[in-house]
Amino acid sequence: MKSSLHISVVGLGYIGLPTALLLAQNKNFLVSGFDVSKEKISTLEKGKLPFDENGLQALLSKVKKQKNFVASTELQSSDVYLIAVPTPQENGHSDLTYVMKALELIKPVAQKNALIILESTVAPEDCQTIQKLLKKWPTTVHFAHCPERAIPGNTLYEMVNNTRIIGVGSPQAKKIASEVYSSFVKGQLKYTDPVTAACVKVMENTFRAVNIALANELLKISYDLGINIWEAIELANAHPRVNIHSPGPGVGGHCIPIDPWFFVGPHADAKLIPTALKINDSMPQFVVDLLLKKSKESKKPIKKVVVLGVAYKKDVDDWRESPAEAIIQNLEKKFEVIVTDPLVKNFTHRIHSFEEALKNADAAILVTDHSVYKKADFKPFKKLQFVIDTRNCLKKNQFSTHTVLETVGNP
Ligand code: SAJ
Repeated sequence: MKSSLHISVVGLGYIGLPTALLLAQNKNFLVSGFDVSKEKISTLEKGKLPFDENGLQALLSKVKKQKNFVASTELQSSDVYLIAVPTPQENGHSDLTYVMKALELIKPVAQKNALIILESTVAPEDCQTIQKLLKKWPTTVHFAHCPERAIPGNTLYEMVNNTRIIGVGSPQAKKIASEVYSSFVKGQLKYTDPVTAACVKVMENTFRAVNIALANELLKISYDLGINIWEAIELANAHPRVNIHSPGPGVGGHCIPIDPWFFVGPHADAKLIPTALKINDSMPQFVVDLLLKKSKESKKPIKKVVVLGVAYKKDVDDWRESPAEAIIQNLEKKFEVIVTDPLVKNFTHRIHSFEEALKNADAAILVTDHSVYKKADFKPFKKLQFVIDTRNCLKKNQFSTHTVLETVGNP
């Protein structure tokens, strides 16, 4: 028998929208996308996306033709509610404001035996809190926690192909969740309880944060030793059990600088994790200090500095928690700062084109290693005295002899 689930996706952001569209590929599902933003809903109604993501526009156009996806600012009564709202960090704890708002909206419309799936990243303890809360509802509902695990820039591929960890609160939750996820996931579906599922998700991002911190600490050590850290890391990674991550100007995005804190607030014994997060947070200042040193050594005065890339990582238009913000704030104390990025559209500062930004610039700092920068020609910019590359992505042959290329980590 074909199932005809009605699924409401609460929160049409970077995770909710692609998930809703992947679900709506199944013609037997009716998918209602809910968001509080009228602007987002009207953009979607016009067949456009509120943000860019690889392959998402084509998927939206395909699903629109099938007529089983609707976007609205009103929440519909459904069989399944999939929550994908932000969970910021507040003093080392997860801030559940948006999750609680979503649950308040669901409560009056929830039918008996409906399934609530939480995809937002939360602290393990939060799953216990939420399950206790749901038990007090007048209607019996089931709960599953399936933390999102897709990487911005390759979201659709990872949503389809990654293994999913699904924490289920009851056999009924497992039955419905398996129907929902098996409709589009080609990777494995692994089941556990909700608290373990939350713990696994925070562990994954903590693994990454701690490893990036190690790379950043090694980069600082390389200055005392006078060695090229990039070469040293490449050589160390030739060992079969070593995988040192890449150092950089700091860690951005909505996950890695935030989620590991969810272990710190509730667990006073956590020492390594907060130290790692602080090392990562120290990197914007470290690269600004290098630029200041370089500008003092410079023969001609440095007045205009260009920031190349403000996105939190290469080839995405997302600048949430980007180290670029702290770098710009710091540089503005001394210099006129001009910002350029090939993908980011709305930022705290005006985004200039590459040529416009570098015209008459005295110096530049590359914050984001967008692919276009690897091929960019810096030779026409006659006043450019030096460029600080925080990602080891530029080559000397992109520059004229009058411009010095300084790669961070290669003193
Ligand atoms: N970065 C480094 N050095 C590295 C790797 C990354 O400095 O070696 C920086 C990046 O430049 C960026 C930040 O870290 O500023 C985070 O980038 P990322 O590519 O490591 O991760 P995100 O935030 O885009 O996505 C992560 C992913 N988690 C893991 O890889 C464990 C993704 O799978 C999760 O779904 C996502 O977090 C999330 O939503 O939690």
